[in-house]
Amino acid sequence: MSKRSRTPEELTSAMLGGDRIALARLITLVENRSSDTASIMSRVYSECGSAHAIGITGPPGAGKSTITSCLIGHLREDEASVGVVAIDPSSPFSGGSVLGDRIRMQKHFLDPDVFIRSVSTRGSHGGLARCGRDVVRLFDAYGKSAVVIETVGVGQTELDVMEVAETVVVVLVPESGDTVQVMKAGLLEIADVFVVNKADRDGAVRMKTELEMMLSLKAAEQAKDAWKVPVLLTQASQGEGTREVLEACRRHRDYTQSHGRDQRQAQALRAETLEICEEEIMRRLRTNAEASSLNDVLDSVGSGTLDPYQGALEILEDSERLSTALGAPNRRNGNG
Ligand SMILES: Nc1nc2c(ncn2[C@@H]2O[C@H](COP(=O)(O)OP(=O)(O)O)[C@@H](O)[C@H]2O)c(=O)[nH]1
Ligand SMILES: [Mg+2]
Repeated sequence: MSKRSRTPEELTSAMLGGDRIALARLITLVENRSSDTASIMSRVYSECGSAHAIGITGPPGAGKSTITSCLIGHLREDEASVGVVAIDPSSPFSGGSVLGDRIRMQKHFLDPDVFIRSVSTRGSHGGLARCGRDVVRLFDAYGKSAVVIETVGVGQTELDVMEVAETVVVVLVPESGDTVQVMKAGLLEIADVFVVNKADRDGAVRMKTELEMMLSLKAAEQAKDAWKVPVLLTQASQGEGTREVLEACRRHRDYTQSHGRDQRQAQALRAETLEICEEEIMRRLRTNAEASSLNDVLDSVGSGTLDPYQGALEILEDSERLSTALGAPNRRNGNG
């Protein structure tokens, strides 16, 4: 074996040909937001679209990991190959919950047709959501037929990462409070399937009824053929009702495929393009700042002869300076 490490292009070709080690390497590159991320992902993107990406979100402790583990089991019973992306805003080494998840997932870790990867925060704002989406797409292009994305909470990052999921499952439990909380967290907007887990606890049936009432109010404002969001009861720790969750996700996928790309998806893609620009601009500015034509402006700000606002305007409004600063010196083979 050659000692030379493979280039991102070589890794991408190998991954698309089924090389699992290349897949793992690419995930690491993307997780570190390597300068090659955009060109890798652009190549990968055209190979995406065959995996069913299922997002699982909801408050901590609702049973998302337990449900994810059950879904993996059902998908494997059906001989699907599965990728799992766990979005963890904390370090993978700090939280006890992650250890619990590992124990729960243990049997799946040994299965060569299941690839579990947890991604955690690195650096910039929005980075985690971007990274989560990219990993889902890498799994898709690699040939996974299903990708399950589990998020840890219900913040903006979690809502953002859910844009990549074709089907979003929102998991609630009787103790997650009243349904007003659900509306406030924006969960009603993103749920394609609601699950009320811990059906063994008091209040589960009442919560299901309340959700159904809320959904019927929403449905009254929608087109007649709009997707009807089901509310399912599960007791995930016993594996009860989880097969039905997978079936509901599949019905939702059939629905989206027969109804075409919706407004929400088009909007999300537009927004995503701007986010990629934002990330790429900041990366290039930071990389080039020291060496480039930005340096004299930054020096003046540093020595106090120019204020930072004026400095920023000077950088942005001098188009020659800006285009030098945004150049792509470390793009490997100038394919763009
Ligand atoms: N009573 C009860 N406990 C459950 C059920 N499903 C999961 N749990 C437990 O709830 C806790 C949190 O589950 P977990 O899947 O880690 O939740 P997550 O934080 O949403 O991923 C664990 O101790 C599970 O064993 C259920 O249906 N009933
Ligand atoms: Mg969990």
